[in-house]
Amino acid sequence: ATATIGVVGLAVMGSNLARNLASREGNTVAVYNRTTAKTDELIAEHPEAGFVRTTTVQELADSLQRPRTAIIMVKAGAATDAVIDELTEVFEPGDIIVDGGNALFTDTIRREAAIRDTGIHFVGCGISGGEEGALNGPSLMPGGPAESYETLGPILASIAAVAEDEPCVTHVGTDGAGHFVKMVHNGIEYADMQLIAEAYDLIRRGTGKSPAEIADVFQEWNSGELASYLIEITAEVLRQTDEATGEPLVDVILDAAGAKGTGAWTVQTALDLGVPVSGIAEAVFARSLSSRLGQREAARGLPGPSQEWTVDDPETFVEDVRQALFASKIVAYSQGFDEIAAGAAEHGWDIAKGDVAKIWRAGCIIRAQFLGRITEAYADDPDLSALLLAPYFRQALGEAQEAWRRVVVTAAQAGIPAPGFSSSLAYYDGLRAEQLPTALIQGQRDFFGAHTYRRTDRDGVFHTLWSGDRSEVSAD
Ligand code: 2AM
Repeated sequence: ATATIGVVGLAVMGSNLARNLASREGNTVAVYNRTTAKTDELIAEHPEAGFVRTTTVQELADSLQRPRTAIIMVKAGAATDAVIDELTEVFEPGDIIVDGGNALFTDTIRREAAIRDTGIHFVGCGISGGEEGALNGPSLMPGGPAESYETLGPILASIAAVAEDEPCVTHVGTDGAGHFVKMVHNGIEYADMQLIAEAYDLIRRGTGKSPAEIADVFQEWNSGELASYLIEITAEVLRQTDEATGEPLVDVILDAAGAKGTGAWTVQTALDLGVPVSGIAEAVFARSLSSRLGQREAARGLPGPSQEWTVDDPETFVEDVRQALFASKIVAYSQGFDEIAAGAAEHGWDIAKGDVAKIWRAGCIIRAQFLGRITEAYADDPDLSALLLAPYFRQALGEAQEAWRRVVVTAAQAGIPAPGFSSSLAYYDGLRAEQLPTALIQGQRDFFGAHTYRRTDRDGVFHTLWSGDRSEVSAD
């Protein structure tokens, strides 16, 4: 046995991760793929990696030093289950099976429970950063048993992205915690992208700037508090010209956004947990709306505002949009971290939220300067009731809120959809409200369903005899 780690599944992500592992001091990587031709292709293309070629899971197991560690990089779902079953047959107690695919966290919880009795450790590991990250340094979110991290931690640290000299990996929590956090990461990514798209749309339609000119705006924003990978690539996308037509590429790309489902998982899970991730939900729905091309075509004749929209001072407007974007982004992250806290409480995970923000600082799609502020916020107060209440974010929201309101008003009057900006503002105002109209909803619920209500001035549970003399009775 010569290999220190195995990789199963050699499509692009698996191949890149295997090459990344092989490039690090101390690792010898065994590779296995169901179709051996792909294994041979990878080995032929990358002789420098010194891969150990294996053609069966038995050969893979025989090639690995104990405790054996193998990372599965196959399609999520049935393929992952099939590979886990095969590995479980040939691995021994103390060995570690890592699922680096995009598994739904509930599948990870189920899989971990199913093989726990064999003594083999199962670790669901979220991997972010796409193909490039897998090759050069991803952000890694492993769950699974804490003991497994003693063996796995150093290996993962060797390939992870590095932020301020620290590898972007931490043991997130047990069983499905890693995949849960990866899921929320993707939900936040949806929100971030939607907010950036709204900012672009408002600036373009409000000021008449060209995509290339707006690229300059984003490039400038990228040197401030919004500095992030997504802002950076937005500038590059906007600057791209279509070779065939000479038009800005963004103008010839069909405006129907795709989705692979992790944003929807984030929202579905949040609904189950009762956590209002409204900014993330709007981002997922905005993509759904964009893809309903037939319905959009049919609706094109619906009336819009009767008045032309003009922006008096483009510079002020662009700055307002920047502030609205920053404030809405704070809301999206705050909601995402609320979901992490709720998931941790529900599933018994001890998740250090500051560490999660830390490992998102590099390697992943939502990497941003901003994440350092989140780590600081949780370091100052681990029991922070909401991220946006931390002093830095509270102040940022305070400074941005007037501009944020102007942008939402303007968008509504101009007939430009800004679901991310406006729902985030509604969330902000809802959260800070002294009194919400939900008292009325409680009254309605009690009227038609005798669902009872609590009072502001007395303990206990009450019901009004709506169909009787309308007197109040104690429902205890
Ligand atoms: P393949 O090359 O033999 O198709 C992405 O699809 C990766 O998942 C590929 O490496 C693919 O192997 C692998 N894969 C898909 N289904 C699989 C299964 N049921 N068992 C093993 N590997 C599978």
